Amino acid sequence: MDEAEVDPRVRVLTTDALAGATGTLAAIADGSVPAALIRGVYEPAQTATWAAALERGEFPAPFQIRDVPDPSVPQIRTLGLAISPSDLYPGGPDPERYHSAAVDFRARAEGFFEPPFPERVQSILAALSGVPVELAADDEGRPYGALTIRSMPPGCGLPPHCENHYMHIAIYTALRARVRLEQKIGFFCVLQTPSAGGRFVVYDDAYAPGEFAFRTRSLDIVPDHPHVVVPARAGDMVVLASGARYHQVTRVEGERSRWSVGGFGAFASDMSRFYHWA
Ligand SMILES: O=C(O)CCC(=O)C(=O)O
Repeated sequence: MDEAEVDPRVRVLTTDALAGATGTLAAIADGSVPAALIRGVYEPAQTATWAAALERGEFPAPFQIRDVPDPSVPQIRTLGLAISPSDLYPGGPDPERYHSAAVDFRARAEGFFEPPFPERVQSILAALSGVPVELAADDEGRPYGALTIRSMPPGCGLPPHCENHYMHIAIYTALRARVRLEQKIGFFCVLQTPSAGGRFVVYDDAYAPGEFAFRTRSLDIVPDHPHVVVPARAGDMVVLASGARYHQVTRVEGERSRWSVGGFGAFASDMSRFYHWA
């Protein structure tokens, strides 16, 4: 399928026509829609300016390495302390360190994105769900992270995975009691696409406890597994059920890194709100 032609199973929306889109987030959460692609959440000229500043190292926070202890090895790096486990932190972040980093990072990010992140995506998620959208907090009222910025340099990507395999980690304890964690949503805005590769893929394969539908760390699309490719451009937002649906970022090719900013969320147990975190 041509990249300009989006798979009809992907719900494609634009920010000026979200009035009829209220059921989208629930349809993604329950698995009936594999992904939504919201065009033009940020202007490409803005994302180009931000990506250039990020490339120049002008964002006021240190990179966090995630997989290989040698920082000179090309690998996915984040700005902001990610909630998800990685090769270096298989049990996820320490909750004390995580919550204090979350507050510090949000302050550092202030003024970088305009309109700001997460407020910009909160309004989109509210339109896609029809309920209020709030940053999650733990039992002591400590806020979760509001965003992470992710850099995937050439040669890097993400193999097929789904996040419910690690929903038991300690940092999720407070959320488990109050949200539908098994229907966790992932969302991100692309800040810079690579010249080739770095495609976002959502497979039909869904989480089953204790089972792994993919036993590969391949960065290529795995053949024979039905999937959709979500052809997001700079400034577009992607939403998927990242907990239950296997997804992947194919190998970034060419000279340019892939940059994105995003987070996660889930409906409250009674569906009255949507909570988000990063
Ligand atoms: O930020 C992105 O490009 C998506 C990352 C993702 O899907 C993940 O971390 O599982």
